[in-house]
Amino acid sequence: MLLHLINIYIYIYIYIYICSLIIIIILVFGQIREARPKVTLVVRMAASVANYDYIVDWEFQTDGLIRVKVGLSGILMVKGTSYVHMNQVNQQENLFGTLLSENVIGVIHDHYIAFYLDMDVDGSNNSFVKVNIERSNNPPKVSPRRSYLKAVKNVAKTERDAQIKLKLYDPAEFHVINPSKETRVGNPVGYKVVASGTAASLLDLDDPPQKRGAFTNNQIWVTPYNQKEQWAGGLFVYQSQGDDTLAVWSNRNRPIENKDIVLWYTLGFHHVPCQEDFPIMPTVSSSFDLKPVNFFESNPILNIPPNVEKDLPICNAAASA
Ligand SMILES: *[C@@H]1O[C@H](CO)[C@@H](O)[C@H](O)[C@H]1NC(C)=O
Ligand SMILES: [Cu+2]
Repeated sequence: MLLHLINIYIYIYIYIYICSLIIIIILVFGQIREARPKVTLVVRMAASVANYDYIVDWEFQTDGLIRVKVGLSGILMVKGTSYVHMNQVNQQENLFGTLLSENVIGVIHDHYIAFYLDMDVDGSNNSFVKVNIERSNNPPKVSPRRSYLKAVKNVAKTERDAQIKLKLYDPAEFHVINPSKETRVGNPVGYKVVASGTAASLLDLDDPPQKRGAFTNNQIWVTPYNQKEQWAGGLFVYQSQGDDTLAVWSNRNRPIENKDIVLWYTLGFHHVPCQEDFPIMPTVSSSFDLKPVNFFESNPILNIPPNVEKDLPICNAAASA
């Protein structure tokens, strides 16, 4: 197993370092004998929503990782102005956007994409576990080390326990486990949501657009499965008072432990337009992962037939001398 891992690491290094460096690594670790290719199946969907195009890729990878990517492109949302140059704009005046061209302002806005993830990890009865990464302080003089890291698991009992705002300095992992299915060594099988590249709404909670888009109040929510609760903004969004959104359902605070649960993840973007975004935007991307945690007994990619020696890049020692 260790040998396999070393081989995989060497394979990664090959692409990072120049040829002469690889020779040093081979001298230290021995010969590269085999490696595993990572193969990805991509399922792509594109949605045109008003002036924007959203390209959603679901990537299913051979190590069990599911990566969900969103790419934004399309025609920028703009408003007209009499200004043709920034030297006409008073320093005190806020344009709420950027002058992109003569008479055109690209207005500041946000994008939120809510994912409805009807999780069934090895069966339909699942639990949501917040795994907090915390510091454990060592008593003085016991050891030169002052602090360690520990992972503290908190199983969400009801919906409010699973209303999550992401925080860099209060880190946590978010696991969906099946408490009645265990691995050989006794860990519950699970998948985790790995959040990245996200933005949170700054609007006032009582602002009409925020009431309708109240699913952006948190980045993660977990609800018990209910066929009527499928659209994060409710069934009729326009003109609504926000009385049929994910935030309203979740505040009922129903039990979610060991139940058929739905995890909602919202990926956000703040967009302060710049001239390069006009008239049509280069694609802006972000993603999040669904990653196995103790779902497989070991690295599942090792069950894939290896690449053999002749498939690997060859470094010629004579050529690099
Ligand atoms: C899920 O749990 C419920 C009780 O909350 C139970 O009635 C049901 O049989 C369980 N379903 C499965 C598939 O185990
Ligand atoms: Cu935008």
